Amino acid sequence: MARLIIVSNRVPALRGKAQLAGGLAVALKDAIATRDTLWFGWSGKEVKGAASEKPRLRHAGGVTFATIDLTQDQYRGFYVGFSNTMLWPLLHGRVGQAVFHRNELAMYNEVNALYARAAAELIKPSDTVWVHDYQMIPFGQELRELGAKNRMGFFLHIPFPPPFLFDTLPQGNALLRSFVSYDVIGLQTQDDADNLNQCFARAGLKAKAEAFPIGIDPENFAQAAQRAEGTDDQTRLEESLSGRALILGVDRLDYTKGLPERFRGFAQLLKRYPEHCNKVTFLQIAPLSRADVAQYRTLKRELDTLAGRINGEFAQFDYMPLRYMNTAIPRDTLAGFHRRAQVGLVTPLRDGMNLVAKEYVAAQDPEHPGALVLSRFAGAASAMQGAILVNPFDPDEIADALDLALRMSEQDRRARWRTMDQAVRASTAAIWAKSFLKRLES
Ligand code: ADQ
Repeated sequence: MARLIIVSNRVPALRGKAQLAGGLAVALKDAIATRDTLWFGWSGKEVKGAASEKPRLRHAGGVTFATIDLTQDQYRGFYVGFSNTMLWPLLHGRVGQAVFHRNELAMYNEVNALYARAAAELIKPSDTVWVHDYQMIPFGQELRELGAKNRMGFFLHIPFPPPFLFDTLPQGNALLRSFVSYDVIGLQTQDDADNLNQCFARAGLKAKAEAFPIGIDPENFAQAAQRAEGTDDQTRLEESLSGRALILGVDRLDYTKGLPERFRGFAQLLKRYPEHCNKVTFLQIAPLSRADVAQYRTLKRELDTLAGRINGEFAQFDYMPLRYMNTAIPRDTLAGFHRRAQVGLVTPLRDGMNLVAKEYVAAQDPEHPGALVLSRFAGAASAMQGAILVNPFDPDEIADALDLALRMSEQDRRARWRTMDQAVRASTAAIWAKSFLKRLES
């Protein structure tokens, strides 16, 4: 079997006994375990002055990691700037939040060329190359220009907007052209693939995007949720709830996740359905993310204010309706919290897939499952027949869905959960990686 080269903006962090942490590492676990793998990316370090282009190698968890450092200017222009202040909002359809600077686009291209030069030193002609996500779109073209003939695939983890929105990106056609270097182009959903294909067609490009929906390892997550029962954290959570129902939200603090609308939705629930007051607690876990991007700092301030206002209005001396925290929680603890929650509340304004929705489903007790309230604009929604789908822009619709979820009979919840569980198990991370690589190598 050909060696696998994974290219992503960052390589995963190591956790404990050389175990790989991070979403992509979990998703690629099976692929990595069965073949010789080299993972190339940024070390996470910013250096002053010039950075060495020679990758540093280290071995862990059966993988060779090759990393380079970036200078502060490269980090700001490539990562904070073009990747996260232009492409991230644009590809999520949030044109109003996107800010374009020519010099940042130039740095984005320059850093992709740098990654390609550094990686080319390590890539053999027989290797299969799999490039990940919006930060690395031009990588393939840069590698081809250095003479690489390898099989090369690209997967975009986030959505792709329709042509009239993509058109707002200055020099967007050059970015589209760089997709053509890949043998396989994967997106999360057929709608996203269709959008990209329309952009290709309009630019007269011969390239084809296909859907490869990503998933989780449901068995592993279900086991973690079961193991959490009786642990100290689970007991503390249980005692703190004093028998109240739990609504749980788990997201990076990101403006695509619809958090202000979600907070307002919860407030509307308490206002319009006062019978739930003192009977339900909403726990939102939202660790800080991309704090060096201005929009993320603004969002944090908005949520701080909103959380204070909602608790000020609806709290009682022995009841705090909204619990909002910015620290991350270990995965196993989180799995247990999902299992305890009567309602999983996942309302991104737009999301490539959204793995939290799948994790909520996997963590449930099959005999007493909770209900999932899910944004219809998450990639995960297309396969989740049993979820209560909402328009995440409408707090009142979120409130109605929460009321429905909290009142739903166990029989209904079981029936809905079974269809969702089947969907989660039919589309796992292992199946995703296998089918993408099969397509790439066939
Ligand atoms: P994200 O935008 O990061 O991923 P998501 O798919 O929900 O969103 O994955 C987040 C992962 O991080 C989940 O596994 C979740 O459990 C974990 N996580 C989130 N908050 C956490 C917390 N507070 N503590 C601990 N863990 C937490 C991008 C795209 C998505 C796409 C994925 C995978 O934006 O649309 O589904 O990549 O392709």
